[in-house]
Amino acid sequence: MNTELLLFADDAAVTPDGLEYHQGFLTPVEEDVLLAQIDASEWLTDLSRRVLHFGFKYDYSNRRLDETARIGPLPEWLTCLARKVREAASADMKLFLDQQRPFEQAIINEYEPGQGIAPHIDRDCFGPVVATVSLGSGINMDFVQSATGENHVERLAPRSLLLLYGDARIAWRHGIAKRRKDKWQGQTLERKRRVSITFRTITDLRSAQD
Ligand SMILES: O=C(O)CCC(=O)C(=O)O
Repeated sequence: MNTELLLFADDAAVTPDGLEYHQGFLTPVEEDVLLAQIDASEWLTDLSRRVLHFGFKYDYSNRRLDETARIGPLPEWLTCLARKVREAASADMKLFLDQQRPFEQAIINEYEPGQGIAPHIDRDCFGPVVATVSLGSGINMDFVQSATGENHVERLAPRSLLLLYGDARIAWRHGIAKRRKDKWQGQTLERKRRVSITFRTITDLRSAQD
């Protein structure tokens, strides 16, 4: 079997509707400033990867948010970044963004090589548009359509922005495999440390109950 052909076939698979990707969203200097800001914060270590929560603290064991989860407004540096996300969005995506409150929660994930995040759909306590900024290493994000099992791989470059809305947000699971290397367009790419910033709005604190 020709694995090169298989790899290209995978890359060329259908892109989920509502997935918007912006390469070069940040400059290297902006990336360095953000990483310095993040690394000056106190990481939480209760998961297998380190995380930071701003705005609201998400409870991974109950997978819910209630009033007790409120930390406070996003700090200025994240508010500025959230504003930049809106400016970079396409006209269509801006329409969806304008129908929801400005982003009010951010979760920062750190992935050392070999770490990942299980395939999931963000819960409906979160608003319709979810935005992720990538810092540090590039990484493959895997998408699987829940109804059909169809796959899509999105290569997230450092300094890129990913926006998920509609089907991409609710009909496809997304995750990052726990491995040290990714295959992309016929190449094997070593992972380094990656840090992601994911912005969300909260739709209804009570609807987070399962
Ligand atoms: O790190 C990423 O790019 C994705 C993060 C994510 O899916 C999440 O926090 O739910």
